[in-house]
Amino acid sequence: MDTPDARSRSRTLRHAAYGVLATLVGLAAAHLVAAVTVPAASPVLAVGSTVIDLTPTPLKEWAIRQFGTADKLVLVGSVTLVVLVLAALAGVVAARLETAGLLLLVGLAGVAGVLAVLRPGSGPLDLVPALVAAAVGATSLWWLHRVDDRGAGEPSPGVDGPSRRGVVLASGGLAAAAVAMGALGRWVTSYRLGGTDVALPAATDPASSFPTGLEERYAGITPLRTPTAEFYRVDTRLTVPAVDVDSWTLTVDGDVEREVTLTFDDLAGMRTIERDITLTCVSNEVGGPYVGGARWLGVPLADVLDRAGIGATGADQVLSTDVDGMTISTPLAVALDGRDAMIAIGMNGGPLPREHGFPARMVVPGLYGFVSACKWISRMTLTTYEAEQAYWTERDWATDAPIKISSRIDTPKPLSRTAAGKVVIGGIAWAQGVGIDTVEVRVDGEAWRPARLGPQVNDDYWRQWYLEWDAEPGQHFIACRATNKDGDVQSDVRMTPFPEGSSGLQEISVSIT
Ligand SMILES: Nc1nc2c(c(=O)[nH]1)N[C@H]1C(S)=C(S)[C@@H](COP(=O)(O)O)O[C@H]1N2
Ligand SMILES: [Mo]
Repeated sequence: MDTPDARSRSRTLRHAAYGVLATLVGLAAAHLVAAVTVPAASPVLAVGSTVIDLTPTPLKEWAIRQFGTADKLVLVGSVTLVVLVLAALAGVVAARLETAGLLLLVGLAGVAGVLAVLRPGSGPLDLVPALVAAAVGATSLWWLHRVDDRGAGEPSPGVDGPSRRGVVLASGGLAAAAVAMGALGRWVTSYRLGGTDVALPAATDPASSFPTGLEERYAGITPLRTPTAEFYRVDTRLTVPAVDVDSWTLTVDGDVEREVTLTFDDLAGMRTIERDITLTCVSNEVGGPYVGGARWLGVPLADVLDRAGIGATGADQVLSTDVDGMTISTPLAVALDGRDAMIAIGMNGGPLPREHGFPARMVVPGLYGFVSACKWISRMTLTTYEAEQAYWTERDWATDAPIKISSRIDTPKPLSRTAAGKVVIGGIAWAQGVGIDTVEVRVDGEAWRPARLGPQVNDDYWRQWYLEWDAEPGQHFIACRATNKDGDVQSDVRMTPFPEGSSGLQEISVSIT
């Protein structure tokens, strides 16, 4: 029957559950309050974002490799798990020493609050969600204890311990409240996000017509233009910033002749260019997915900077700041060397999607995104690398990081099985700024064979390629390499993405049956 040991164990478990439940209610209330104040200050997000910023680069690289774009989900899940374990602990402590347990919960919320106000660009309002989490969490735990105590006094026929009825009702009520607040928070957030449907100007200088890609003829090759919804996304954000385009502005300041602030309409009224440009992330491994080709509409970066006057500036860096204080550096000389650097306001014929920087972002052909492509941009400061360091500069990444020549095999897939006969090997290659001259394929370590190239879009854009191969049964190794129009060959020296981009050749193994 019921030994004192078993009873104490079930009591401990019950109180651990009270701690978890109270914390969930507190988090849901805080999430709702954050939705109407500062979404990023929601406790789990505030802790998660801080973890992202403090994670050492090698671990971050590992996480991106391991989890891909699910890395953020894994992070939020882990933070939640740790919080709930601590919450259970607080519940157990509270069973013996109520005040100590309650203080533990308040302390837990306090940590989230401190981290929220320490985030770049945050204000005192960011503390509010954590205060709400503390108040609601502690009150819920306190109340569950009262209900539990009351139950302990009642006779409970057939059931051991306190009457389950009161406890079940109270817990059910709290759980329902948590779910309701969570759902309401979600709704408020999506309501507040509003639309991104802005009127875009017709390009003053439109892109040339876009050719038909190889993907029509050879299944498996990356489409010549990446559909917006499939464009890779890489940023440090756990939530996508909701920017109100009517109050949004872009300021140019620092070492300029006069500080200027432009509205979206100011920008849209300037001379615009439309260009097909391939963006690449420095975290992309050779053969990896963080590369995409799109048609961008924007105002030439030089025109925007000229508004502020940069005549005899001593600056060597454009330090871009996004609406939440995240910073990205770009070498000033690169930005002004005549390439199609722009403040983009359109992507693939529509406004920028929120994930890709609505309402405006920088795009600089030939530079990895982390030193150029600032999304949700709100400020450009002309300064020096010596005076101010951007987010990734502080984390020891390179400051001048041109995209390395690279190529990728899209088809056949690594480790796939294909029937013997004519097999199309195909993929993409890029050498932004110079353009692709040749792509070669090597099977089983034999001589390099030239692949056929797809249509040329421009030198800032990737090039599709394919080779028809008479595949014989067996295990085969396929490698590819690209050469740019200056004759520079893709390096076969293996390098990690940190600190200035990966290099090496992709070699896959396939079996032909
Ligand atoms: N504000 C902001 N802009 C950012 C980032 C970021 O974390 N925050 N990430 C950069 C990186 S590393 C890359 S590769 C590109 C990716 O742009 P995309 O997500 O539109 O593909 O955005 C860049 N712009
Ligand atoms: Mo990146």
